Amino acid sequence: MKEEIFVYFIGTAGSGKSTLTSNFQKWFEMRGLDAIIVNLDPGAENLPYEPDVDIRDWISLREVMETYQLGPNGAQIACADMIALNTEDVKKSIESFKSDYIIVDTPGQLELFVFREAGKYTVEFLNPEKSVICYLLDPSLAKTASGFVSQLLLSITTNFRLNQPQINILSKSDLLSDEELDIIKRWSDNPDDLYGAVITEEASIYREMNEGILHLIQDFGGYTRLIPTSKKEFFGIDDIYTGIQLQFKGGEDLMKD
Ligand SMILES: Nc1nc2c(ncn2[C@@H]2O[C@H](COP(=O)(O)OP(=O)(O)O)[C@@H](O)[C@H]2O)c(=O)[nH]1
Ligand SMILES: [Mg+2]
Repeated sequence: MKEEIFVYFIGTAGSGKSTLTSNFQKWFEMRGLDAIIVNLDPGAENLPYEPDVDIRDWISLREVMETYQLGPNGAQIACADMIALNTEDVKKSIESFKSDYIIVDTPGQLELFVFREAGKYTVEFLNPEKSVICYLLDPSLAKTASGFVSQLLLSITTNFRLNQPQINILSKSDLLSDEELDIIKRWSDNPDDLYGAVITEEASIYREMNEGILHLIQDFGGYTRLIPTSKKEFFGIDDIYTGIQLQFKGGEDLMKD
């Protein structure tokens, strides 16, 4: 049976979305499974994969810059909003593939998709029932306790905005030493360790704010397991797949066929 699970890769610029999108599809192909890639980044250049459905077929960043006399930032925002005008065509194109998994690569800058209405609208329009957000935490921004907390807050904000099942991924984990990876894992497993690290790093006048933020993270599921991944040898991709299957317990596991 056709499952039609939509998997969105979302994260800050350079967090590894496009690379993971590409490797996720390759991982599927290696197992004889079927997955298509949808590129929703109108400003994408040099993608590491060949998209099956490409928003650039409908929206061109260059054209928008020229037509409306906008600089690159203004044009990125205009293009992000224009995605919503093309969702009908994008959906039809996706449906024509009759694929089980639809892997969606999102615009470079997270705020273009998460904070603007078009992103939320697009997720709900394409498939409100079976969508999962894979949120990528960039390890280079998560080495300090306050950096890690800020990344978790962005992940929670994404969850709050898009209101879909979400999996937290620690991407590019090969860039971390074993020691750094251990510290991040400890922070993600143990709120007291993280609190201690934040207090040590930050001036104590922020104590109340720190406590409030850490409670928020604890209460709203920021401590869900982090899945470390890397572009090297498809590291962690089987864990992402398992995580997605767990989100949709009713859905059959394609691997069991
Ligand atoms: N070392 C390492 N580099 C990575 C990994 N994934 C992506 N990169 C690099 O990080 C940069 C940004 O990756 P990209 O996928 O374009 O990020 P995006 O902006 O989130 O789509 C590129 O130079 C990638 O080659 C990884 O797992 N390990
Ligand atoms: Mg990208």
